[in-house]
Amino acid sequence: AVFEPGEGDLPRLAVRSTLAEAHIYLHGAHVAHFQPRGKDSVLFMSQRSLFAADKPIRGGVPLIFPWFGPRANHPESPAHGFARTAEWQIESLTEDGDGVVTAAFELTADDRTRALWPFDFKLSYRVAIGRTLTLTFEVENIGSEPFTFEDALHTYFTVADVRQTATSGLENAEYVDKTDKLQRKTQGPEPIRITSETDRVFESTRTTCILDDPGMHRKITVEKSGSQTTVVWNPWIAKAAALADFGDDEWPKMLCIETCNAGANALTLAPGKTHSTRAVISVS
Ligand code: TA6
Repeated sequence: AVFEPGEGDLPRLAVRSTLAEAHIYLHGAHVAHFQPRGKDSVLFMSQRSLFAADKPIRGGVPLIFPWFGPRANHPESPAHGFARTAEWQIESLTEDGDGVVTAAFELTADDRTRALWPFDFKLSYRVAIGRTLTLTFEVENIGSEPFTFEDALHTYFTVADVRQTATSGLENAEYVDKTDKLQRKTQGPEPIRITSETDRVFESTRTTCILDDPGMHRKITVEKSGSQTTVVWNPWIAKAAALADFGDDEWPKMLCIETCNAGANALTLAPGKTHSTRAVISVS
């Protein structure tokens, strides 16, 4: 594992082991690349993504904290909070006996974050890189009053053609449809297929989603814990065209399956308490 100048000369940790390779930017502690040895790359990265100090990266695993999406009653606040555009510190880099490399990153409340959100927190994020990718996002309340937050591992997966994919594990679960006036709906007994703009906030403790991608001859499994919300998102044609950091022709090549605590599942953390949100990503 070495630090090297990445895209936009932003420093990134490049891990190359016998098991896999990965890139993690200090900017947002952003996992931008993960590829198990001998397999295809797992995470989507837009060709148009920005890599700049105050901008989110379009792809990989954006870390969302302390609010999901636009901030209620604060139109001037950045969408999806400030963790993904913050400069994180690396705390440790270790390798276990099986060759799994774990990088740990931290972000603690400072004047910038307190100006946006007046609470004292410490975020710890552990990225374990082996044949699977294990992401553990911890929020600790180091202040003297409780706070309520949302979080998400906003993971972009690479697919051959999103229209050929089927995502299972959320059958019959209730969701809020953000493409249809936040209507509450229920996923039928069939897997999720993407046939138009899709933005579903599943309030579901189901712990395993499987993204079946026949075009890449693979299944991506997301096993989660500490998360009550799963979001499935594809911008489709119009929304993709409206995003400056997303190519007009890229929407068929990605699908977000996000491990979150959001909306009705926002979490309230008492002083001194910690919450851990985890996703284990594997490819078969
Ligand atoms: O996770 C889905 C979503 O909330 C969509 O509504 C869309 O806004 C997406 O996140 C991307 O948000 P961003 O701020 O990264 O463009």
